[in-house]
Amino acid sequence: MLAYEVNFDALIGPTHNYAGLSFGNLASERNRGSVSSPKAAALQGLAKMKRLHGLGVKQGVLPPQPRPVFSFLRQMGFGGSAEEIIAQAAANPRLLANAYSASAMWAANAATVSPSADTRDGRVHFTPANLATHLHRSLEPACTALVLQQIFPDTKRFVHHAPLPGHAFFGDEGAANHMRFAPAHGEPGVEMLIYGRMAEGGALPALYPARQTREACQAIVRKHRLDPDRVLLVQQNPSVVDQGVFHNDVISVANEMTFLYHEDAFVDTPAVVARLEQMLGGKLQRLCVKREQVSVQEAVASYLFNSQLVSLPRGGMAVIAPLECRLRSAVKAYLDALPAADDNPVTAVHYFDVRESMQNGGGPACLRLRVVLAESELAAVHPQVLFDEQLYARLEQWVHRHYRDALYPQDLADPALAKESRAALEALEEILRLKILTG
Ligand code: SUG
Repeated sequence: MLAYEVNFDALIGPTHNYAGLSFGNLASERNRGSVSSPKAAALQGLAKMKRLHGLGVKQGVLPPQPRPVFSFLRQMGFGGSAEEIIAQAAANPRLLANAYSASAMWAANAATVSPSADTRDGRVHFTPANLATHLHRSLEPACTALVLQQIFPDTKRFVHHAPLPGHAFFGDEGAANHMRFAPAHGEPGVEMLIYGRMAEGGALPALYPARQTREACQAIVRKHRLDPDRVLLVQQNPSVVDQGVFHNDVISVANEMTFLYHEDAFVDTPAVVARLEQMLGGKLQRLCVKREQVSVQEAVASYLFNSQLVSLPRGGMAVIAPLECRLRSAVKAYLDALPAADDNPVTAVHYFDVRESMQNGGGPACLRLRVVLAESELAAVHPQVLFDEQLYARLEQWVHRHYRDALYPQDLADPALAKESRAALEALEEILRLKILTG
């Protein structure tokens, strides 16, 4: 069946800031308290969508979420008008920063998605991630669910599950810990779900949190009605988590039958790859990066594996890499050699400036949610979120009108920011014809 991978990138929200909220994410910790530029961030994200669209890759847009989350601040005991709530919460800057995080920009963590070719009922299944490990991220799933249901409304074709219970037992980080292997997007595939720990017992990283549990992966396999014989549950290597690999998409990426991964990515990587090869009938194209080529530390610093690997309409694949990969000689040498080698389908490497997001630990692949859709499913998508030059022009204008050039940590206490952010989302509701603001 003919199907497309549509990359839905989240628009980076008007409150994008560096609050150092993600323990275990080295960039987030390092840049805590830095000045951000929401405008530059959003324009970088839009430029990425435009270039991918130009390459012939199907592209969609997800809206930012309303921030601050007033329902959360009320739950914390703050009350009164919006201004009064912010004034009270400003006495507790950590709480306010959690309420203000624009972290929904990392759409790879929005949900896990299984294409209809893999599911028993022949529908596309979505489970919004509970993001239970970090407070600021745990505020995302309700709005994510609301948005996905509007974008994929046809219940004959799309199934929307509730997020898993928001408890550490079921820590779920969505598509960042999910990969799919298939000869072509529309063919039945093998889905690999990657966890960092078991809910109870088992190996754990020593320093940093392992965010996803095996139990969460198992629940998703059941809910999405996947064939257990075509599913692989794999544990991340705890020692790479301790080096800053907080999601699988920081250490491996797959597209169709091509698998780019670091040799230290998993617990017993050779066994994982051998099992995968067997399930795929020996057709896997392995791009294994050795320690001697690129160390885990360099992989984390450059975000090599957070590149998008996309199929091009005229054949071949492109690597959509962050600019930072060009600055590290070992990583650059690896990528320079890739299109020339004849053992893989990569025909081009494109570099992207997404520095505002990178400084919070989010590269090109973090910014997008992949949704494989058959032609009839694509035709059933809420059309206003599908990217084209016209939408780009409107969104660029919208960013210039509503976004600040610079955001200082103390600006979160400025009630004008909340007003501006709400006005921006009201205008976006019109452009995308989506309901984003509730209450
Ligand atoms: O969850 N950073 C995000 C980055 C997510 C990257 N996504 C993928 N790898 N798919 C996180 O750690 C930082 C926010 C702050 O510190 O202000 C943050 O949430």
